[in-house]
Amino acid sequence: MNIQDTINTLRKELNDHNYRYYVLDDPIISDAEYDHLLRELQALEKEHPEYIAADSPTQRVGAQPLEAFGTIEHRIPMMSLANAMSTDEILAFHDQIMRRLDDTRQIEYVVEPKLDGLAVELVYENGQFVNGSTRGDGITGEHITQNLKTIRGIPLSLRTESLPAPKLLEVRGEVFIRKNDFEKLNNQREAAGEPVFANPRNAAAGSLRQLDSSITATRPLSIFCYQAGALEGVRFTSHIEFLSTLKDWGLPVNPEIKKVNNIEEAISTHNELETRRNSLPYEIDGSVIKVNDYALQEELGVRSRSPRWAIAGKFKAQQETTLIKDIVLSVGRTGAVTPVAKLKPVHVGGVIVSNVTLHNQDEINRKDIRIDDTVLIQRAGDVIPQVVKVITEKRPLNSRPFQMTNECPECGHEVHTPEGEVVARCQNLSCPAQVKRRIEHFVSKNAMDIDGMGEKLIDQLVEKKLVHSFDDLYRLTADQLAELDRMAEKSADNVIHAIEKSKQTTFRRFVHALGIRNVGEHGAKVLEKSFNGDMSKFMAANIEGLEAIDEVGPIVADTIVNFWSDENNVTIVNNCFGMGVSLEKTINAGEQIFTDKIFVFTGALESITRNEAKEIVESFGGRAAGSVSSKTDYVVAGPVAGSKLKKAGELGITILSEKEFLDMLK
Ligand code: D41
Repeated sequence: MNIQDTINTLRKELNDHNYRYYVLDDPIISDAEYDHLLRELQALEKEHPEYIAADSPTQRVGAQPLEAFGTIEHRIPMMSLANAMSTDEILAFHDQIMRRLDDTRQIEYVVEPKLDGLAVELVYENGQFVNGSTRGDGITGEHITQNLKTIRGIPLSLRTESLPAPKLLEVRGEVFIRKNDFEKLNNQREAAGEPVFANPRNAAAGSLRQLDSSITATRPLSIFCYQAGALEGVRFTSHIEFLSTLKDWGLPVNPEIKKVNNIEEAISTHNELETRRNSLPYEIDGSVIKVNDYALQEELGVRSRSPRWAIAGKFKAQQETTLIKDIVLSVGRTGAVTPVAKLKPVHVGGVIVSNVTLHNQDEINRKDIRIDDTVLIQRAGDVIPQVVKVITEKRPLNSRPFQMTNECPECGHEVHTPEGEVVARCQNLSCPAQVKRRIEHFVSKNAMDIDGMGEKLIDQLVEKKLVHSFDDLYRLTADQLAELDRMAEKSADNVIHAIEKSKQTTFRRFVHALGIRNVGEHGAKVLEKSFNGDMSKFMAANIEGLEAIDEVGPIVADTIVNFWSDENNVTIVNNCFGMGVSLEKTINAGEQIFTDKIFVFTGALESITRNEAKEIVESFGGRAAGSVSSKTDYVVAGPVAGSKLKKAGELGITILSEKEFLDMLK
């Protein structure tokens, strides 16, 4: 093959890959492979400049920067679109069409997503891209040919496999940036210390308006075509036929565009697009509904600025501005204290928004949100409303930065934000906002394990003010319980019995039950070992002492010290001990008779529960596993043991009865 043929083949290959990528959305090579082919072509053209052609994929960049854009007058004005703000207005649009046509046939429509980008016009003469322009005011626009050439989705020459190129094709479309491309672009800019774009539309507009097309070439611009301007040498009978021909010519057309049979289907397609809006890869702000039949379009004609045969169905706004009347604190069940802005109520994305969370003080500082500020609120789909930004131009003169107070809005105790965290928390054990959750945790299986204390019972105890914090549990009487809903005398006795039984516990269970932030079940075990089960030492520990413990970091240490700095917490814990809670002495290191031994329990156990058996093993330094393997040291088998026992036999593992196991502890 001679050089010229090689160059032509490479060009065709590159153009075909572009077509597959941008029009068919079905690429068969990676971006890197594409770049490789492009560089190969560049090298050949450099050696043989005589073979460079205007429509070569290498010619998308390289023009000199312009002094200014030239202007052009559009051969056919680029009209604007009338808006429909509701289903009723879409129906009114249809009714008007029906009246004008005095025709009773069904009218087909084409429904297109309304891209939020910039309208442009591309001109192809005999299949070659000759120039392109912005919409401008619809009558005159600016020549941005060089910039448009950098957009890889725009073919430099039309494909002519299925039909020849017309003498003249003016095609209109929207240039836009996809959401993920936008995010990448802004990340790059942030990393390079450049200002970020507010939204994809601004980024697309700024990129198209560059006088230096080599800058435009670095921006991830996309295009979808949707309308004909002047045409010569080709005729279409319907809009959908036109769009499908555009694809054949290699021009990108939005695959979401749909032809429907009547206005009802158009409305349901519009509604469906609205629900899918946030999951589409680009931003849209509505749909455009167009009469499909070109003869009918002709008959309907145009008003001064917009055609009668098309309408933009607007989606509900997802952003609105409103006023922050106040900022209040609210405390959740976990003690997190959150600032909440009280808004002048406003319709956003189909609902009325009157409160919006500001998350934490850091977020307030970052956005500099103040009382009496006018703010831009956003609610996208199911997403919770958020403040996008403050409109600082509308800020009153006397305004001051907002600072959260240190007091829990519910109980007045001091809230605390651990070093390195952003969320302030109330750690008061009797904070009313948290008490139900705290009690639920306190009585749970792996904490104090109080049987029969369900959520419903806890709700009643708290609502009837019998329990304000968990020391109150040990003050309850059977008579008090028996008066509650759905509490027979027997079950009241059972609960009292379970409460009584829970008093015999361990350091690790009790500390876990306290629900100190960042100290879970494992943390409690670590502390138990380190304080040798001595609660008073733990309560008096300082930051340095705590941080010296392996597995205790600065945040946990800080949280613990803050927890015990609340007198009320100390009192509640001491009350528990005063009413008979007692912690079993933990086993000393010397008695770790099961160090690194792995136990498996199978079948029914009689005098202890599975969980107790597990605790025993762990307290002597061993581990309890769920299944038998070659690593298992002992299998403890109860009466109806099954496959695990069989497997243990096969592997030759020591098998113990429950009694033999308990005897080992003596
Ligand atoms: O997606 C769009 N933004 C879009 C804009 C679209 N799909 N179709 C459109 N159709 C028209 C008519 C019917 C007037 C030819 C449009 C626009 N106009 C348009 N874009 C900017 C102003 C008007």
